[in-house]
Amino acid sequence: MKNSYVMAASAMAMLLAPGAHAQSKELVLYCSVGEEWCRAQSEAFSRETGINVLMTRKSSGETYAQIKAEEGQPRGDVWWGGTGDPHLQAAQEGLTMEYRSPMLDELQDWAVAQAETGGYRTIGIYAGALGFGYNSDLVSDNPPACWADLLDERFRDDVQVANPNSSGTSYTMLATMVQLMGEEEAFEYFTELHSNISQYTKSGSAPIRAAATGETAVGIVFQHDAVAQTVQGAPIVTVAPCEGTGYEVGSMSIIEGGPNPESAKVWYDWALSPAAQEIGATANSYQVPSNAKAKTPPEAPRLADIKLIDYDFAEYGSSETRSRLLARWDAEIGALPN
Ligand code: S7P
Repeated sequence: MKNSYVMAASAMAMLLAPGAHAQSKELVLYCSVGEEWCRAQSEAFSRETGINVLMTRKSSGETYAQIKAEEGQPRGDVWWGGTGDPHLQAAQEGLTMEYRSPMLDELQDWAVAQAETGGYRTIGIYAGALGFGYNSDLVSDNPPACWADLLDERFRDDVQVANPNSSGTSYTMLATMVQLMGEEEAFEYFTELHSNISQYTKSGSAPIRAAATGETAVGIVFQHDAVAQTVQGAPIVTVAPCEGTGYEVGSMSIIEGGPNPESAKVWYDWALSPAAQEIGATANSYQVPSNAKAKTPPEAPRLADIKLIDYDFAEYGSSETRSRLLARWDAEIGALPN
């Protein structure tokens, strides 16, 4: 059936039909986008389907770690949102379930490529480029335009980025620098940058919220997260670094062995529909949606205008590479004195 949203609707009808027994009306959602969007998305789904959503919001790396810890006794049904690399790692480790949504043929190539890379145990739901933002009240002269500019000593203790173990945003930065510069040069860059870092936050978007309030001059984040602050009136300027940058394919996966597999599929198909993907922009989230029929918010940074690297999702989303890079970051960067 071409209109696969109808399929999702009929699955919903089955769940809601009087006399339908042993059908669950609950969904345990692990959500890794911003809190506001997690809430808006959960509420819209419950309204439309009658399925009660029990949602918790955690960063991407934290959610991966939780699903891994719950292996064998899964408590969650769907992991929705967050950067694609840890979703791919979960797929490779069999923590998520293979599912081919009838919505697949409505999706952008990059979203389908994510599904193929993950053996259909994950799928792309949005995309966004990495970059940084600065507070223009604090940085008026010679604003930073490149990754290299963030090493300048005028930014001593005035840059924030998240910890790549908890945060998908920060792991995207780690993988991006390795791909841009080579691994040794990337770790030299992070060592130098450390002198300017006031705090490695848990959540990926926290640094730009701190920049918005003037707590730090620069926050390294996804560009759409910087734009979100500007839209809300903060003096934040978004930068697409001059050397080029990486990007995320924000993803969604059904957790293998979760308690409500039917509800999980209803969510999955619904979340790939244009209407569901347009909820993000109403919740101050400006990623590029993966359904080609969904409207891209006008505020979303235009990926075609950004110098993007050819991010190797298979390599940097693999268990081996992600675990190894994070261990090296802990040993060489996380262990540095403040
Ligand atoms: O805020 C939206 C967003 O940037 O958050 C996701 C992110 O992975 C979650 O935050 P962490 O960095 O803390 O994991 C991104 O996928 C998304 O675009």
